[in-house]
Amino acid sequence: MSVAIRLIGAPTDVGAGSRGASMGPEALRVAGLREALQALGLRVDDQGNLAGPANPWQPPLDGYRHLPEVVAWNRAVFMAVRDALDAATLPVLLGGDHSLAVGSIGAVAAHCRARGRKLRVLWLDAHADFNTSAITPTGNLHGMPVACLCGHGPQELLALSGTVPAIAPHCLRQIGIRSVDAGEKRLVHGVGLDVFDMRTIDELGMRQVMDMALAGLDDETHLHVSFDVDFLDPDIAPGVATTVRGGPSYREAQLCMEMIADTGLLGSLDVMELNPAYDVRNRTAELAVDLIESLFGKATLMRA
Ligand code: B3U
Ligand code: MN
Ligand code: MN
Repeated sequence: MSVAIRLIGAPTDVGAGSRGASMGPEALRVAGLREALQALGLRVDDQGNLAGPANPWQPPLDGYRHLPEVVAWNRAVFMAVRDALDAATLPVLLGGDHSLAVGSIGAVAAHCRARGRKLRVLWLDAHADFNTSAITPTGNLHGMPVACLCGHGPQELLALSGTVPAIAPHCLRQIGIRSVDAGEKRLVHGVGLDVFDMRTIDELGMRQVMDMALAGLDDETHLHVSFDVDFLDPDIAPGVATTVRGGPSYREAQLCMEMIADTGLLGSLDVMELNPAYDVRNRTAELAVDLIESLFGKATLMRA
């Protein structure tokens, strides 16, 4: 008996430097996310969109752009993901910019703490998202969620999960990284983050990288995937505002998703930064749906 999936839309771009990720949830629905998962035999409940403040489109203040708005959206996300986990459903957060992972993963971490479960977070992204107000080149909070989750960030966001830090760096594996700012790089090394950057994927191949990223999981582990769509190569995924050349190909991304599915441990998912304003005929949303199908075991079903 498989767990029911709960889709949670978070239509905002308050943490981003470009407008448009607020349209991400609807683009994923238009691309048939719910129907695709149902076709795999999964139960899916779309709870619709969360509400939050509009994007004021202001410059950064004390190193943060739109901090009160980002906090408000993250509170809504935290409660929705917490409620989904309490209801024994598998939350799928439809972003929305990646700053919302503070609320989402904060709720997952609190859930794991309360139940004595281990947590592993796979961060699929072109960026490390480990900036702070002191080192950010932009002030955009979507470049800071991993730092916040590890205890470096504004008090309002750190407090969300109930414990600071919300997660220990050793729970994290970053995959696909190829754009890290200078100060950010020092911090990432300082906390000892496990980063499988594109060079590592080039040298070892996606298979070995995923074997390493998934090593040490057991039946007590909750696996959370935070999927920033800019993880993918821009040739196949133009629909994000912060494309970086040289990302995983279609086949590499599929293998990544399939190997996660094979663990049978996926407990929650974020699908972030999809930006229909940059997309071509919803192609990137359709690709994201295709990859999410693999993440939920489509290929495994075909093999069985
Ligand atoms: N590191 C840059 C760019 C960036 C990070 N995450 C995204 N963009 N999506 C920054 O603004 O922090
Ligand atoms: Mn990114
Ligand atoms: Mn990101």
